[in-house]
Formats: sequence, structure tokens, C-alpha cells
Amino acid sequence: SEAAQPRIALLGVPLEIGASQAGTLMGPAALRTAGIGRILDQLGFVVEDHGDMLTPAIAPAEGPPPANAKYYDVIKTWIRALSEHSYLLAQSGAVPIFMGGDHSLSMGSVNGVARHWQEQGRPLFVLWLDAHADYNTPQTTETGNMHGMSAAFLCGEDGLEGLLGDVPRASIGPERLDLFGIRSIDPLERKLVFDRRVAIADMRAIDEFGVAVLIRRVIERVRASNGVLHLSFDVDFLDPAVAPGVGTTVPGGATYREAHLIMELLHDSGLVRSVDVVELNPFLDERGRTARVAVELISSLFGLQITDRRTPSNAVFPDN
Ligand code: HAR
Ligand code: MN
Ligand code: MN
Ligand code: MN
Repeated sequence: SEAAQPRIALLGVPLEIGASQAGTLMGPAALRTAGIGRILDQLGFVVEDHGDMLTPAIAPAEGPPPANAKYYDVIKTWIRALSEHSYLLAQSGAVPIFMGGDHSLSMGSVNGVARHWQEQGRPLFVLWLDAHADYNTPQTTETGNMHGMSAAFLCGEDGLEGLLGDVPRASIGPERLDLFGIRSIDPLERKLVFDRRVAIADMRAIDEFGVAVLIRRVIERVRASNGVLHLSFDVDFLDPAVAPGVGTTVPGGATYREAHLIMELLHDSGLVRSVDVVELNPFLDERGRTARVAVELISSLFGLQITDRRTPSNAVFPDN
């Protein structure tokens, strides 16, 4: 018989100013409308919805903000609050799902869970499913948008030292990051990723070897050091034909089945202890398609088997 299902903690992070386009602050609401809580409940989890984080009162500037980091003072305030919340959720033993919100939120969500696992003596690895590397620093960015800097920050790169204030920083280091699905990277960002020898499965590698081989390699690496895995899922990882509701679409992304297979393999690994779902922009979506796909993928990640999928609701004979 199966072990008791862990608790899942949902936390909405309605943040958008790390991105280039407005609208991701509606992401948590769209994921709830698409049924994220209900489906996890049906899978047998105890789901606690912590609601959406409230927009924090912006902390005063602590000297001039770094150049080339747009809305730094606003984002630092969110990241500090989120990092503390994330740390407490991880400590509570639940599997937190951070519902974004733009990808800058991962600077807080991952920092918080990394701090918890560091205390447990388990190394935290991060799988970054994304069209983008998000490995810019204020020194390399061409846009100043902070959602393009979160992976670099988490690996301990220079340039945003003051971001966390008094909140402890728990860097994962570049050797515990896997960039997966990448097909858009800036020149200086590319140089930094290669200098640091970050593991990268770009779309060409996915075409050539397939996601099963490449994801198993990620899983084996985590297992080999008795680690745990955080999944940072940027929905622009998916091909825009599958997921149009994002601000930074890049052609040539993952197909519907590639993405599901990744989630199915990750579920079987039993290693995923926390998740971000980011960059969903309902303002750009088409009839909720992207939100629905994101929720379906989360169901696969938490154990829904393809043979358990129900007849679609547009069937002639609806179920019960
Ligand atoms: N590399 C570009 C920049 O730094 C684009 C980053 C886009 N990031 C996201 N998240 N959409 O992955 O501005
Ligand atoms: Mn809470
Ligand atoms: Mn991203
Ligand atoms: Mn992206």
C-alpha cells in the first residue's frame, strides 16, 4: 500500500514587475480557476491554500539601488517576505507550490527552501524548465528585468548582494542547477553560464536525445548526493502553440507530451519537494488554455497517470 500523501501548500505570489509585460499578477487566480487545488485534492493530498501574499509595504531604499535592476526596491521587499514564508512552509513538512507571478519570485521561494534543506543536511538541486537561462546579473543584462536574473542570483553570482537584507542567503551554487529547455540566451549571459559550467539541456539536446534520457540524468545526479529537488517551472518552457499565455514566447519549445513525460518521470523519482509555476500571464492567454495546461502538468507531477485521465468534458456523454 502507498505511504501517506504529503501535504501540499499553495501560495500565490502576485508579482509582475520583474517581467517586461504586466499581467502575471493574475497567475495565481487563473491557476485556482483552472482547478489546481481541486485536482490535487482528488489525487489524495491534503491541500492547504495559504492564499496570495499581500503586496508588502515597500521597504525604504538602502542607498542607491544597483544599476540595471528595474524596480529593485519593490522586488527586494517581496523577495525578503517570500523567502521567510517559503522557509516556514518547507519547515512545516508540506510540499509548497509557489504560484506566480513572474520568475523573479524564485529568488525568494528557492532561497527559503534551500535554507531549510541546508539545515537538514540535504543538498537542494534546482531544475529550471524555461526557454530562458535567467542567468543574467546587473552586469550582463540587456533589459534590467529582474526575472532574467533569478537563476544567477540563486547560484551566488555577484551584483545583488543587498537584495535579501537580513534574510539569510542560501545559495545553491552553479553545480546544483540544471537549465532545461533553453532556447534564448543573451551573449554575456551565455558566457557566464559556460564559465560556470552550469548543466544545460537546450532544445537541441532535447531534440537529439529526448527528454527521458536527459531528465533521468538530472534525477541520477540528485540521487547520487542524497539531495532533494526544487522544480522551477516557467511556462514559457512550453511551445507557444501549447502555452500562448506568456509574455516572452520563444518558438521551438517543448511539446505537450514532452512536458508531461518530464512531470511523470519527476513524480516517479520522488525527489521533488517544492515547485514554482511562473510567468503565466492570463491577460495574454486564450480562453484559459495555458492555465489549464499548467494545472494538468502539475497533476502529472503529483501522480496522475496518463491511463487515469478522465474523458474530456466535451464528450458526448459527460461523466456522472
Ligand atoms: N534574457 C532576457 C532578459 O534578461 C529575457 C529574460 C526573460 N525571462 C523570462 N523568464 N521570461 O524566463 O531580459
Ligand atoms: Mn502561510
Ligand atoms: Mn524564467
Ligand atoms: Mn522564460
